[in-house]
Amino acid sequence: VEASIPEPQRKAWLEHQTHGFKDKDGFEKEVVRHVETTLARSLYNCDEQAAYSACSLAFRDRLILEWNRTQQRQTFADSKRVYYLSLEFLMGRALDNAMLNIGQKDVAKAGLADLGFRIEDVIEQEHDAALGNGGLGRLAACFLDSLASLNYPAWGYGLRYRYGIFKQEIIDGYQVEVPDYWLDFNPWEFPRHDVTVDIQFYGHVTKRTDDNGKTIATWEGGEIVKAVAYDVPIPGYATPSTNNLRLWSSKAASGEFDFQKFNSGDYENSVADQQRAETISAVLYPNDNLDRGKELRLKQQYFWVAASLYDIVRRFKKSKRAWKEFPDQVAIQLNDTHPTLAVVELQRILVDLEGLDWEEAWNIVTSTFGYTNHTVLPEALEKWSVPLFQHLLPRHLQLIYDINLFFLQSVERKFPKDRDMLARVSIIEESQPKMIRMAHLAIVGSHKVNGVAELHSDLIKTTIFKDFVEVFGPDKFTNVTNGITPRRWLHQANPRLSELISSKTGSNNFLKDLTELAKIEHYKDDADFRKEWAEIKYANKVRLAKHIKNTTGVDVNPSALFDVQVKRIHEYKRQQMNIFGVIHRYLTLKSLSPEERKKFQPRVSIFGGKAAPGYWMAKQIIHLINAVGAVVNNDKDIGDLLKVIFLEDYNVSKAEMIIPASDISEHISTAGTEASGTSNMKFVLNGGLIIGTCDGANIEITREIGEQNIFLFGNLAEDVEDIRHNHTYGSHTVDPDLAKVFEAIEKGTFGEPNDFMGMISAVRDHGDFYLVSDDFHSYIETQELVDKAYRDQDGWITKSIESVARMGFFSSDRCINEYAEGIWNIEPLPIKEQ
Ligand code: GL7
Repeated sequence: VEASIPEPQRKAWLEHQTHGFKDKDGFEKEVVRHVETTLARSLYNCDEQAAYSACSLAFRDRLILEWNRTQQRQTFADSKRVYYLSLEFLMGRALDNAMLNIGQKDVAKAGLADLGFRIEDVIEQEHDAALGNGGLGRLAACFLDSLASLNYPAWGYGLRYRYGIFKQEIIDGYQVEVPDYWLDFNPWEFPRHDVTVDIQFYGHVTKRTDDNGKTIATWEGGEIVKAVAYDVPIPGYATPSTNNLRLWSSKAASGEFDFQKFNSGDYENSVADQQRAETISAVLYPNDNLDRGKELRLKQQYFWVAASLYDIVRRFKKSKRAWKEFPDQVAIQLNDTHPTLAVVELQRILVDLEGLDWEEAWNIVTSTFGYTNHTVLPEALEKWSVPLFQHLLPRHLQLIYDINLFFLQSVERKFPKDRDMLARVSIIEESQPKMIRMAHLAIVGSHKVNGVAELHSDLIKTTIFKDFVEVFGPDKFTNVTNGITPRRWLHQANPRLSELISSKTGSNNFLKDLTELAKIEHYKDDADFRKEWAEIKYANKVRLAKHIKNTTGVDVNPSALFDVQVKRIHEYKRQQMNIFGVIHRYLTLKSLSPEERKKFQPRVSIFGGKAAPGYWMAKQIIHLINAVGAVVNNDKDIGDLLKVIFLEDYNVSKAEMIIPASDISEHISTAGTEASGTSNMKFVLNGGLIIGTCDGANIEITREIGEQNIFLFGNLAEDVEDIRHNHTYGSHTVDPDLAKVFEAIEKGTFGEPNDFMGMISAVRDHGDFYLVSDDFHSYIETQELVDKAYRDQDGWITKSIESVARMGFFSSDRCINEYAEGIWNIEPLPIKEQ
């Protein structure tokens, strides 16, 4: 709809334009106005929650004005945009981030103080936006921050789940899941009730031949669900650029409910239709690195992808360009295979709706898409059953078969008579039932495929996608090592460290160019600098110790070594090895005399992370951690020498408190299983050292910071296959130290042994797939090296400073620039001084 204000009236508009607050007075005015009008409260009933809401609205007003200008600038420049399609955006809190990125936190702090509030308390009111599971979703959030900060014309597209990842409670040592209803009051989103798309499901396909002999396919019948857009402004750091994250929410197409059914007395069914439609965007699937193949999940994927593509195509069509220019205007990145249907949907739009020839359409499609793979774990690779898929998306299945046919014909030309090759690379797996391999479809439909760390990108080329390297050649496959945003993970999470760095580097510019961190290495022998460095870490540990006391009741000594493993609970991440190591330590301490014990380095072992609700083994691991804590923390012989803490409900805002308080953190996945890891980068950036395996980004972290600054242990990825083979076909004995740990558990030291037998027999009786026993000895030895190194506090601080100074590479800004240049072919939109 053209709704542009005619020229004569524009003057009035320009005169009355608002600009949002400019200074402390202006900020206070806006807060009071929002409390009194938007929230309908007053100074007599303004609690911290109301102050949070009003403060957020004052910032939101500023963001949306910049958002508008950014969109105008991008439209005017007519430049290529990138669209990041991700089923997860693990954003965390927005207020603190907005204040810091806009550079108005000081103003807000003083203004809130005038009005009777402490800024920290106000920030704490915010509910995390937890629309993701773990690393994959948080990576998408870091990318949005970098895209905006670097002034790239970019949009994120996702789903507006009514329920984000569940809230975790620990009751009697067990995980209990509580729904995360987070939308009660969300000041950060703008509903766009005028931006809607009708999405079709089910139905059937009819084909006819037109006058030119061309086959025309039409998808008819079935049901329609409405997608409604909700926009979340994404502020860049120290730039006016404010990008958009568009989240789709599902609604019944007929509005409230079907009046026809209602009038004919079928009230219940009319309501049921509405609820069924709303179910699509109701809940985030809580699995991390696991594919379950549920129909509702496929519905979510198509709903989101179809709405996003409609939006993208609509925007392109406004430019009135020829279709062949589509890839010059549009780059679409597939965050894992979750949005792979976009490949098929764009081909459908171009062929069925716009009447392009197959070839021409397919060239446009493959030039537009890039695909990022985030895992090699077979259980995480998405597959859809053909019958299920056919029922829901009949036309898309036909298109997939055609895409596959043309692809296999091209393979056949290159590898004549190699039937095994054809079967291996086919998009369709000839199983019972047949399955659609989404990774294969994503590779065939994209011009670039990337892994997320060097080792991972090498692994996909030599294992799961080996045949595709032969088919397409090696240039289609590339690496973009993950990164993290230093704005949230240093400036926001660790303000004192950020300030110390800025005092030495001369400005906050290191937050825009993280390689400037190198400058602090000049100060590594400066006594005052080192003292403050250590004090900041200690203060962060005191803060975490208070949180531990408040939430678990356990007193921990902030002078002890804080050993942290926080991430999703997964067998491949090996929290079981960590807790077995803790038990080993406990048994060792118990066997010593009180005198000998005193020589031991006191430690606090801190765990946190959610288990997928259906992941029995992960839940058993959580239970064992808590059971060990209950014994160890109350053992008078042990005291401060060892504490074991499980922190409930690990999420982004808790990470911001936990990570800066860590001395050593654990990144101990079986080599070859963790594609990258990103918390490893966050910990090191905050001055914590890490103990880890030669896996994912740990390897590149080592390259950057130097091997004297990291504690590596365990078997290498290249040896894992042979070791597993030996477990099955050779002799397999459990490491003697680990056997003692099992013995203690089986004796009932930590309660009912049967509760933990799954974990033991996985190692002892079921082939120890994750090599816990093989790596155990080297793990324990390396932990002893950690103790020793920590006792030399001077040496430790040097390692910590050197590490931080060398972390410049791991900024998500570097990472986004690599995508922009190597995959998207887009450039930043320069901001002219205003
Ligand atoms: C993951 C990887 O497991 C993790 O190592 C990586 O850092 C992250 C971002 O690239 O992607 N892959 C995956 O499926 N999930 C991840 O977190 C859920």
